Amino acid sequence: MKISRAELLRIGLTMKHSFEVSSKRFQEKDAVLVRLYTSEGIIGYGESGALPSPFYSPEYIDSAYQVLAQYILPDIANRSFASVEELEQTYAWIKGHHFAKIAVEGAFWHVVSQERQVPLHQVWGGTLPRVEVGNSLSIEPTVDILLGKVEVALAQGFRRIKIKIKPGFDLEPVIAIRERFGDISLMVDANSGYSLKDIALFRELDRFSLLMIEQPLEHDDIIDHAELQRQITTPICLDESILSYDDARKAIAIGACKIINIKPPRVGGFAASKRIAEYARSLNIGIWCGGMFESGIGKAFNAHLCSLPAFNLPADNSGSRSYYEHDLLADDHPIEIDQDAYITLPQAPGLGWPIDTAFIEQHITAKAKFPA
Ligand code: OSB
Ligand code: MG
Repeated sequence: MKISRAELLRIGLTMKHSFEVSSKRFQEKDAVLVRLYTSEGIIGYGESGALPSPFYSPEYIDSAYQVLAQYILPDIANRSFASVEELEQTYAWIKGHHFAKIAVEGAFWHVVSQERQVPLHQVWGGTLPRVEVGNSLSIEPTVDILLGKVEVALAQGFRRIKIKIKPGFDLEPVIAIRERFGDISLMVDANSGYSLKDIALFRELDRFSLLMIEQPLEHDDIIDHAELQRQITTPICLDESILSYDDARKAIAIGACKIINIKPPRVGGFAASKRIAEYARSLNIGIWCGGMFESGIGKAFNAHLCSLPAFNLPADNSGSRSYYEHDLLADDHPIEIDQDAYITLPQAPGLGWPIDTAFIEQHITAKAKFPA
């Protein structure tokens, strides 16, 4: 493929409801998009997934935009790429900044799928025609409000419920959900809110048959997670701690997790996601695809990724209508969840869900072109 030019776009998005992660609550979450143009007239879109500030990972929206503008996209325009490895090679020298790299890598795959005239999942070797999803519920001011949200999610058909926990909002919601909804498939995500000093809490949580406990300890730790996993039977799932294939290899080797949440932006690409997923599954580690409140564009990429058989647990993907007042996919073709909590993958070439390009043009808050 010959990339004749590239564009970097920042799009103003507003969430329908504010969401709390790691004790930070936010409602605005702009999308950072890369748009690649080939010499044959194909246009590919990719999305960063970065968050407004560095509370989940060291990266955030402004850093992703800046690294793309200053270091990645100037090396992409006017070049030919025979493979994703050639593309990755142009930015392999940059340490980290995975939320920047994913935006251009996603756009590359979007172009490939259109060139080959096949759906994205087929480009990656995905074979599952539909993917099971669950949803992710924010910390709420009271347990009662959370119970109401769980009830709505179950009524919508979700069969796996994930709640966020933090010190002071952990055991109580789990007990309340088990009392009210019984044996549902339930998991908790701590977003690095605890330390090994909290072992008594984890022993308590261990009694509630949780599907998993996601990222209980520090974002950059695997040693303490291995210690915790030795002391509880509930599977630990790592999210923040796994940034690469080597991170996964080491975490698995020392027994730091039984499950990995793969977020393509966090590991810097879909090729990297596939490598990690297939390696970890070969060692019997559970694999699922998490989310970063991507717009429908990012959610569409993630849904296609889950077509790979290595993804054996429900994804955090609640479609393209749950998070934003107005999404980036066409209003009349959203990503929908059926009553059994599945997304059926489109068989059309590319993303398969049309992008609302008119809305994007009207909501650009920053833009850069390569070449200028
Ligand atoms: O830890 O999984 C997380 C969103 C932002 C930061 C961290 C996390 C999340 C989610 C989002 O849970 C779930 C989704 O996008 O559907
Ligand atoms: Mg998480």
